[in-house]
Amino acid sequence: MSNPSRERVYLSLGGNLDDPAKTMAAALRMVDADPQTEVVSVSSLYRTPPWGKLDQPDFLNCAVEISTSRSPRELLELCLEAERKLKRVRQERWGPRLVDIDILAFGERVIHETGLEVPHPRLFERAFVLVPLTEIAPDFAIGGESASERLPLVDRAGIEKLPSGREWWKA
Ligand code: A4P
Ligand code: MG
Repeated sequence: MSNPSRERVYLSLGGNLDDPAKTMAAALRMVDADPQTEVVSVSSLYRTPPWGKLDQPDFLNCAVEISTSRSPRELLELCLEAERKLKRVRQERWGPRLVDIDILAFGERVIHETGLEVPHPRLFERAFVLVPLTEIAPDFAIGGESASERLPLVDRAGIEKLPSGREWWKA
């Protein structure tokens, strides 16, 4: 990338209401449409059992690498705006959702602000994040610990890779 101010950013997308694949694809196309942001790589889709709150439908999840010259706060706003446009209804914590976009990591930055924690504090606890992330970024690491080293330590039971290929979001 010629612009030195561009950062490599990883996102996690998930949803479990209506048609999550369609909603996540629409969200990714909105992020990609931003003139300062480009979707670089998207994982396959994974069907994942609900984490945190168990009595809700299975989720679909994916991980995404983007390149952006936006600030972290601007990127968060872009993601929240995509969620809003896709009419996400915020109700209970960890509850059902049309689409949720989390910023997993923003270059090497460490951010502890109201409404923005980066790297995402629960990233390494969650198989639904780590499994798609290791597909696109096996060497991704935080504080010397890599996602692929961490993967065997989390419960991956019930996670299923769908035969979507990596271009599913462009259709
Ligand atoms: N926020 C702070 N840091 C970040 C960040 N790094 N990226 C703030 C994105 N947002 C960040 O988010 C509330 C606020 O978090 C945002 O407005 C932003 O300012 P939220 O998504 O409404 O909160 P939440 O989702 O209720 O809580 P939390 O802890 O973020 O939950 P998660 O992590 O989103 O988990 N099971 C499976 N299998 N797959 C899933 O995708 N998702 C969840 C939700 C639970 N169980 C799941 C899945
Ligand atoms: Mg969230």
